[in-house]
Amino acid sequence: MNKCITTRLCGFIIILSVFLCYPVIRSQGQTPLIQNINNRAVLSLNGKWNYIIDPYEMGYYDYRAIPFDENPKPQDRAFYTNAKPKDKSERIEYDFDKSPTLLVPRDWNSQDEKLLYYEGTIWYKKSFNYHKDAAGNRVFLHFGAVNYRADVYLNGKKLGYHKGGFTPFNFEITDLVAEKDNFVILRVCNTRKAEEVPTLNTDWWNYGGITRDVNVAETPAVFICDYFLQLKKGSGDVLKGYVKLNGQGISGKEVRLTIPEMKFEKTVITDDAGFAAIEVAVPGLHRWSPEDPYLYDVKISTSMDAVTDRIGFRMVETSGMDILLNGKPVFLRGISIHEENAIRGGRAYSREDAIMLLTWARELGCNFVRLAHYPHNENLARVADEMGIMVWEENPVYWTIQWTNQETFNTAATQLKEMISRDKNRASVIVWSMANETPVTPERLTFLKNLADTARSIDNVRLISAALEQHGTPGNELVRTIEDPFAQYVDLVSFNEYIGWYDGLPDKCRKIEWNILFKKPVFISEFGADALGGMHGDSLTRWSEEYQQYMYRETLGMIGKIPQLRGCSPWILVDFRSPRRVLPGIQDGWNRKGLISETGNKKKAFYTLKEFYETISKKY
Ligand code: GCB
Repeated sequence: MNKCITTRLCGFIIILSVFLCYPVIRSQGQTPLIQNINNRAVLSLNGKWNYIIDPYEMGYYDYRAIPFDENPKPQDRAFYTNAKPKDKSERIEYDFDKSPTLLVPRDWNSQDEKLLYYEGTIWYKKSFNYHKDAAGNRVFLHFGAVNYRADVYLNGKKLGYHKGGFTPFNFEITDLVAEKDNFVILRVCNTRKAEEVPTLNTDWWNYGGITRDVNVAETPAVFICDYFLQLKKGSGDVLKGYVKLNGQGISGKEVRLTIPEMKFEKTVITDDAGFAAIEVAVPGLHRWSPEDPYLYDVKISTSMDAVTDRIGFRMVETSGMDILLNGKPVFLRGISIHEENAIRGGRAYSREDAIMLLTWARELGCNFVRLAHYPHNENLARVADEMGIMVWEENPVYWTIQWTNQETFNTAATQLKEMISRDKNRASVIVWSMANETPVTPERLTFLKNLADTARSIDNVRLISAALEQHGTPGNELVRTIEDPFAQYVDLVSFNEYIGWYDGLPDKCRKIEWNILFKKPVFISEFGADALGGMHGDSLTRWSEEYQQYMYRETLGMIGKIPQLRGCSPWILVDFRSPRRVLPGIQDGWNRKGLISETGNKKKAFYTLKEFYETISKKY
């Protein structure tokens, strides 16, 4: 055979194999997200995982840049095969078991000096034995979050992949998992890309890795995969929602909903899709509120399966320019938070981290937190439920993304759906935010409107918002307007402003007038100024605590004059890492707008905001 025919034949075989395998690979093993994974019998895979840094992705692509896993006959060079030399002559150029380890859950950047700025691919491997509780049970591999793309392999077989660094996903592994010596291998890639969500540019650190818990969960053959239970829109004592079963033979099954404390029990029957709607009056329901964060033990059961959850019930709606919680006007005394534990370093992930952040927010006098700019870990909303702090959760559509790219929309919508799916039973969560500071264009309006419709189609009981921008009026830049057409589609008109920091000096706040056309409640989702903790000067010395405090005083005076103001979440609770912040001696890689320094010290402005919130709480 001459060289030309051989090359063409090889090309044809590769194309054919890509064509045949790709759709299978994409969907293989993927299952609907299991609600409330911590309520399942789980084997935790947290702990030490071996890792290999692979900046050239030689464990994923062959030297012609074809992914090994699109080749029907995987080769030993593919890292996911976890190959070992069969004899002394064999050449295998990697070895997970001799490679160093990283802790999971944790980002990789904060665990090893050489990974501090690393963006790219790292392979992870963990071995485990697994013994099923009952022969007919099903087994799932569940990840709390992996940033950004995870290609997941079990015992050398690809389960699938997931994109989006902040939301959970799971794969069924019932037929693949063995009693002994299973190995799970992940290729994790956090390379930023123009078409992804978030995109190339963010003002936060792109922490890579398996940043949240990994669990092997076991369920009966037919199990309760999902449930949603909240107060019906507009009602104070009717619970509405659904239960979804997964498995073979899910039609016509009895599902029982029990709230033992209320001596309440209701049975519903599933339809052909395993879905059962719930709508039931529960007179005398004790409602959740920040002053009284009351949670019920709720049990959902079938003849084969049972889950329990701690769920609170509250009403949230808007009326004219008010936000009503359980029918009463409320002011959102908020603060923005990034998902970081600056003191330990790196992404926050644990219940203890959530308690630390929310305790600081509570000390500040907050009844509300804005979890920016992406879905935080599940502990935040659960601890907020217990502490009585209302929550804004946000989709990572930040600044500029590819508004006309359908794939980009799909990625954004998937992350939004996964966020809502996970936290839809949390009473604390009252706002779903679609985006942050996005430019006003017709394409972006369509994109955000479609996201808002998606959110409302799966949860119509919470408020929809987005952090918008404000602009000067042509001819008079001191008159600030919110003219963003997306404001028509939200319940809460929110915007960020930095008058006195990026926009003049703090006393400029005194000259500003507001022209807000929408007759809806207004929320200021950001304002702030950088201060290096411990740096002092007069109130016009940039980076000093005094400047930051001055700016807070002026801003609070200014926004207090907006008649429909119903809350704010200044930027930000704690200093956070950002590669955009390079000023030596001041920033050194940190955004310094925290009211608390990265070492945990409260800056002067912390007390200014606290005082403001004390005054506000006397009025509401
Ligand atoms: C903003 C962004 C936020 C930044 C902040 C700042 O408007 O929403 O992500 O970190 O400004 O510090 O500039």
